[in-house]
Amino acid sequence: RDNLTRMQAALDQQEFCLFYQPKVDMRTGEVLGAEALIRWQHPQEGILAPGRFLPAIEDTDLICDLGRWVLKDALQQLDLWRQQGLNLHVSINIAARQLQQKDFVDYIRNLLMQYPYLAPNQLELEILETAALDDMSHAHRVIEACQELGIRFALDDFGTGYSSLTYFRRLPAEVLKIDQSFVRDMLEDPDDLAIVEGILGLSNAFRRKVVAEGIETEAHGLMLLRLGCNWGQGYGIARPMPAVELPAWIASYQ
Ligand code: G
Ligand code: G
Ligand code: MN
Ligand code: NA
Repeated sequence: RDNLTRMQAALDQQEFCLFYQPKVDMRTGEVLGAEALIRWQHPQEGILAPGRFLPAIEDTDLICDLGRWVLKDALQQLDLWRQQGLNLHVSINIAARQLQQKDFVDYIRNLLMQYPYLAPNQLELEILETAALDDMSHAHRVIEACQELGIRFALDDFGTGYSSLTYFRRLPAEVLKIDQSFVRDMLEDPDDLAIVEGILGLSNAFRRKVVAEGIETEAHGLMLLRLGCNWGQGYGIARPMPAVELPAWIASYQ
């Protein structure tokens, strides 16, 4: 309860900010976009990662308020970059509870209308497979309604849920993000390598796109390229960084 009050105040006082982690085409060196990752600039404790504060509010309406702030701030940032001549794609993590909200699509539609110079396909929403658990048909409708607006969807942490293949089959997401646990260990663990290969085969057969997460070394990147996975994200490419640092990082990468 105290926790909630404190975080509500943090939201009102603008203590949250978004870091951005680049997502690249490892084959061409092109920067495809960036994933927005929330941070809490805590006045006493410094910058806190989401693992420190999101779990406490995941099952409350505050996660939805925070989620709306994230969408708003990310679109505002996208528009700023656009004015600087930088047209990027941004991926945003959507909490399960947000997806279940009745007015989720309306909120996004109204928000997009405030940025007429942004293309809706510059926005990608990352959802956890399990986010759809409670009401798969509702999740399906929300995804389709957003796709009609031009927004794309990614299944985040793919492969870690209990029913990954069911979600994969039933949710029309364009992109799969291979969970970093499989990528991290694939060089030593043949089982994880097999899973990565399996996900790539599956996505090929169903014409979905794939992003590998958690690429920490060049060896990981090279292996993924050999397997035909060109898109990647990870500390070995870039760590999440403040928005102001991204344009210079992009200029130096390309
Ligand atoms: O940023 P990190 O580096 O620590 O992220 C940890 C977890 O927090 C990830 O699972 C990520 O999906 C989640 N996360 C990061 N930013 C957001 C956000 O804006 N909204 C939601 N719901 N989850 C987020
Ligand atoms: O669940 P989601 O994929 O949204 O979470 C992304 C999380 O993974 C963030 O906490 C981000 O900081 C972290 N991350 C991104 N790249 C790497 C990496 O190469 N190694 C590790 N260990 N974590 C990473
Ligand atoms: Mn994510
Ligand atoms: Na993920």
